[in-house]
Amino acid sequence: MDCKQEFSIRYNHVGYGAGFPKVFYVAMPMDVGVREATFRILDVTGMVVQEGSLARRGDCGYTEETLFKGDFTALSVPGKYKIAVQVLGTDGNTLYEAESFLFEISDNLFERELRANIKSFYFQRTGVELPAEFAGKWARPAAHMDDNLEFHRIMDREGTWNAHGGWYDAGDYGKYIVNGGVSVATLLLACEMCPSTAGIMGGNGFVPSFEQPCSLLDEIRFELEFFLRMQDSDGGVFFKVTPDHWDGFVKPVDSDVMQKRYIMGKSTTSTLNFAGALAQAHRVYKAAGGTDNESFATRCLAASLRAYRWALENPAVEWPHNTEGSGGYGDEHVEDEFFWARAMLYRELTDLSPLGDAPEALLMQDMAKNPVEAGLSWRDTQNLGWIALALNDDTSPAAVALREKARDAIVNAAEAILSLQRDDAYSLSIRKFMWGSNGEIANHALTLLVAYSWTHDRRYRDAAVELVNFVYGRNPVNVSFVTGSAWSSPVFPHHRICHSDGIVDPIPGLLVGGINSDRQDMHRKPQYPSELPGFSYTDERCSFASNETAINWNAPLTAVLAMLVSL
Ligand code: 9MR
Repeated sequence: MDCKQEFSIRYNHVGYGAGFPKVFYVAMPMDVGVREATFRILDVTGMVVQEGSLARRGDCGYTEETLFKGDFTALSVPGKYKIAVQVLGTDGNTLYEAESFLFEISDNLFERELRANIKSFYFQRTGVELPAEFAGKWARPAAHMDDNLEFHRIMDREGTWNAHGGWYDAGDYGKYIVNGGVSVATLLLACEMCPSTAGIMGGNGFVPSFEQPCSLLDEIRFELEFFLRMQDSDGGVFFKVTPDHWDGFVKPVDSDVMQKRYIMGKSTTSTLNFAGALAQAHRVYKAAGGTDNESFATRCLAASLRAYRWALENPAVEWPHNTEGSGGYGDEHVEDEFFWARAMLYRELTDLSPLGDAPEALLMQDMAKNPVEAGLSWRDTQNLGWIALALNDDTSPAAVALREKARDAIVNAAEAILSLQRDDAYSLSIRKFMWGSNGEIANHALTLLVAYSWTHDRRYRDAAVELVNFVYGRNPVNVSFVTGSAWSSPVFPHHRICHSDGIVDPIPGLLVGGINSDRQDMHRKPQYPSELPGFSYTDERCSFASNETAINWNAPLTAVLAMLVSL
């Protein structure tokens, strides 16, 4: 089926927050002449509760469509609704008449999605049993204990290592510090910025039981305990846990029997990534209060500092160049990771001497070398440094000067995102659909909400919601990209557990990578719906380039939902 050049209603299939803007689009072939286009919003009984006209939004190059825009923001009564659309051609004949499926207007929509996304990290846990009590029909036995791993032969090192725990990275069974680090840091940022969502996030004095799948602080700690195990006695941090060959689509327990796993690394990026994430963990767990959290926070800070020192002495140790059984996460630029780690340590250390004689001058240099990006990524991590400085509450003149500079830069980035969104028919700020475009889109939303947190400029919040709408269905392929979120959600994600567990429904709350015009999986023969770049998505298991799920894509979406719930 070729889904291009057809009429279609593009809307958030889950729904719209009651107090938020409510915008949808109608996509049409580019050359169609339109005399009039109108919409009605119907409630469950079919009664019309609002009507309006569609306004031309613009042409979309990557889909060869023209989009018209409908806005029903005024409707804020919680309930279930449908959009009905009528388009008349220049001759007055009806060109298109259709209704959407039911969607919701609700006060707690974001919270519901947030809970599902947090829970999806629980489902990514390695090395522990997921009992039915918490995992329901997706219960599974413990596998991949990783507590007695040999060093991979490229390391030429005797002995074994305990790298137990942590989350699977994505649809594969690998565990990687670089990607785990940005994911955990993004989630920690949500905890730092949204203490008021304590019921969901963990909050004051919470007790880490590891048995409360809905507490984000619990879940993050599960990954952090694995991080701590990945630190070598000299302070350096191993890069990844990998088998020799990519696993087939088998259960974790079967993969365990079929292949040995090894530990591999260390590198400058993995070590700095660890340093940045664990310094932030210090802040968040210390603030959470309670003896256990405080002593955990102290451990994290000490480990972060040891890692940072190792990186200073080893500033150019490359990532292991081995992708036979796991991803590469190769990154030759370490300046951004240095900035991230330094900025985080700057906020946490009482004695700044490990950062040299002039830490502020160093951070100013870091800022000059690593400009803010529209969003962070596993490769470009400097935004985590910028955000750390922007949210620093230290009142010393030096810290305030850094904060002001960081805030100005982030606000400029937010303005740049807004202007990119204005020029795109789907209100996107990305200019190419890369591998994991949904993660990139969520990361842009995160930048907007960070700027919103102190400016309280509604334009930033509303623009972030426009990006969230894209993720949940208002996109060219009509898919709500989070498993279990809507009628259109992916059913065949490239995810080994989902495929092998014998359960029809995929694990809920997982964000797939989404539209990816590079289509690196063509040799697997996926059936993309059209040649056009904007239709580079297919809900098929083989499509690792568009339909895999990954923790670093889900983390920014989760953080954005937390911010929308609480900011
Ligand atoms: O997200 C990563 C993307 O930016 C890279 O282009 C791609 C190829 O190197 O790898 C992606 O990460 C994958 C990782 O290497 C292994 N686990 C699954 C990740 C998501 O596809």
